[in-house]
Amino acid sequence: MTTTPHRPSSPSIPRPSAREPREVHVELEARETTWEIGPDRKVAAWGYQGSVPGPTIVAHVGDTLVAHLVNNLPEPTSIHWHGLRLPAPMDGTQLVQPLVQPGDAFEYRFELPDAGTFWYHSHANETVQIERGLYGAFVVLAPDEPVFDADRLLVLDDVKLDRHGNIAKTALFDRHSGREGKVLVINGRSQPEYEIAAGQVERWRIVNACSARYVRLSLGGRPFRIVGGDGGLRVEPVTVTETLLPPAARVELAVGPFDDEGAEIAIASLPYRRTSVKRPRQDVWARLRVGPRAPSMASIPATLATIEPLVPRGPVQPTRTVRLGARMTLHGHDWLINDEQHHHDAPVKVGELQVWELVNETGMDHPFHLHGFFFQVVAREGAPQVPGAWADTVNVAAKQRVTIAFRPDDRPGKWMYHCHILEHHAAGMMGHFEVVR
Ligand SMILES: [Cu+2]
Repeated sequence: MTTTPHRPSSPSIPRPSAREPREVHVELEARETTWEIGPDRKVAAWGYQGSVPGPTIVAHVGDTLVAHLVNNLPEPTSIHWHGLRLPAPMDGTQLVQPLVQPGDAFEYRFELPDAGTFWYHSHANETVQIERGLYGAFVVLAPDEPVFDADRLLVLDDVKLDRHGNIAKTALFDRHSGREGKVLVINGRSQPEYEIAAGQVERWRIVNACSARYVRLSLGGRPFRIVGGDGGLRVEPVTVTETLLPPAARVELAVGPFDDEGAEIAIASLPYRRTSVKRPRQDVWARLRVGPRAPSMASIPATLATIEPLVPRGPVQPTRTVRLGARMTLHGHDWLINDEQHHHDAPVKVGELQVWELVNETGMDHPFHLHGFFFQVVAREGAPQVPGAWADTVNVAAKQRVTIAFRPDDRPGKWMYHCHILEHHAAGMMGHFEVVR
């Protein structure tokens, strides 16, 4: 086994320091490119600035992002800033902006109020555009981040190739189960190898950019600590040996310290049954080698963040029910919210507490994503739970109920929620609603 990584593990993220807010300018030209998935594997893809994933954006809380999208694709596109609390007109959906036509450009400009691990991706013809590579990571740093020995970013994706080695066309079956590819990549490369110094503790920011694949993440069965979710740091670290990452979700981990120099740890996904029609299997995504010992500066506080619960202790009374459903049709499955495709939902008022019960009526898991606002998971199957983190994506397992709460802040406009299995979103499992003053 070679010990040389295909490319230097992952982009390093600068340490924050006291600073004045500034404008962070990013060029994002969407165009055809060649994606080098592995040493002997190149595929025709679509990327931002010619790379898959696109450039990693790193900024600080209070900065203003100025992203200049230039569309040099053969079809219209737009960018959604996943997890960011931005003004509605910057959200990138067709509710708020016309698609950017080939040859045209659009400037996204908004302030960054929250620290965390986010991502950006196309919000047009997503089943094709995201699959071909139009996505990237977006890290926003707080002035007082906990200290780790290294900060690593891992953007997970799976790629479905046809027998000629090209990115496969969408199959009818994908509309039902969502598209999964056999080629697993981290930061655009298959089977990368990483090294962590014995004795050190690293912060791993992980993004699941897959169209439909659930990642039940394991580090060779070793314990690790979850320190953050979709919306930044958790209240306190939780020690686990696995964590489930549905499509679009993010997790931040404290990995290490390991003592056994020379050990090799599989970064793997354990079998997970998200639908009865797919056989769960275990996959190895990458290998982590424990390198020579190095001193550690890491210091992870017992309390990482303060999160005030939005609903009082005790029984949770939903203000709205969102039913995730399906219907058989001549062309396969339609995916529904409250019995309709592309559901038109009632408006919500700025400042008014929203408690939504998400009811999955289908036999398949769905990752529910709310645009523009973080929510707390306040109950599962009706049983109240104390929220430990902010989320913008939550898995609603087959035939289960999850209750979320959020209080819309003063950003009126048109917003949406949807299943983040891209094929389900496209086949109707989405709702749109207005936030009004
Ligand atoms: Cu779904």
